[in-house]
Amino acid sequence: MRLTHTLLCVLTAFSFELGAATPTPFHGHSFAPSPSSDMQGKCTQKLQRRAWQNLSRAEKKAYLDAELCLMSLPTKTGLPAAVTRFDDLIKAHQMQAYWVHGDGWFLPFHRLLMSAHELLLRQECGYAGAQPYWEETVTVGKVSTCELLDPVYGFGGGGTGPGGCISDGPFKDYVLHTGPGEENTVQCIHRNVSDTNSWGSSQANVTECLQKPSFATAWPCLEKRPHWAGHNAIGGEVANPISSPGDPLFYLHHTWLDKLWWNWQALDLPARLEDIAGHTSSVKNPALPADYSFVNATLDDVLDMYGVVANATVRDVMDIRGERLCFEYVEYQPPAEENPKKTWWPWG
Ligand SMILES: [Cu+2]
Repeated sequence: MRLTHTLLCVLTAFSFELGAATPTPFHGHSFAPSPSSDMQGKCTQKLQRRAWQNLSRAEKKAYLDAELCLMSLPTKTGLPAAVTRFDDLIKAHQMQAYWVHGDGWFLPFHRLLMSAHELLLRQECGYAGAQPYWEETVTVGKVSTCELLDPVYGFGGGGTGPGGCISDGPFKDYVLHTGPGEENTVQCIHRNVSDTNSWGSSQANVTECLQKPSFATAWPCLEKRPHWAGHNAIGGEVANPISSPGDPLFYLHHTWLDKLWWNWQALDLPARLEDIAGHTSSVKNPALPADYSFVNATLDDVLDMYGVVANATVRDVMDIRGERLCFEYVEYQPPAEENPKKTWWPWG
């Protein structure tokens, strides 16, 4: 059973008040295997997810063009207010925001959503690359001038138009029919860039989260600091916890967060490929029995994609080298001038 949340307050970021439901188990859509999996579904050739800052101009252009393509294709889900294929992904996030944030499903669901976005770019828009990530540790304190906001080889600037609308870049004319929050209104993609808000993505904060001993402690650390920082450094629509996928930068940010989760998992794979904790909802739904609102998340829980792509279980997305997901993260490489060759002087 699905509950609608049309009357919920949307302006208090991450302070959810209502609503939780067990996701519907299956939408009836057949799963199209990743192009990089073989006929048996084994992960044979992993997509290489690289930092946006390490992509060539041609690679950046190819990604931006594919996103524009997704924005030009019509919706296939017919979800309320969805007009384009890009909107379909927003809806899958917006319609269940109350049970995929602040709980055990947060990291698994967003991993699946990043993969869905990557799959649509590749299968429906001819994109040959992988989903890139925004290496945020190196843009701390200087997001407003970073190359992600480049008007030609980036996502446009920080909302200098009326109402904070982005006024340059490839996405300046995109008309959202979703947001803010649970509303579905016609609006521009708007931003409110803050260098100050990016501090939660510092290497020190990341390192602290990676040192946590369990999913139960690592996930809240990642969600509260680096996750919050990226959303609020860009600001505007992407800072809205419910309708945030309305800004294409959402995918660069959450892919970086997913990389951090994988970096943490990779420190002890035998244990951490099965380590899940937290509830299935961050809110209490008064219409349901109390024990139904706050059940523990398990590996068998079904993550609902609302028909955008096939559903997956939490277990399906725990390993990025499995049958459902098939990619790897390439670590960020600093430019040569930021990483000068050390000269070894014999006198020290
Ligand atoms: Cu989210």
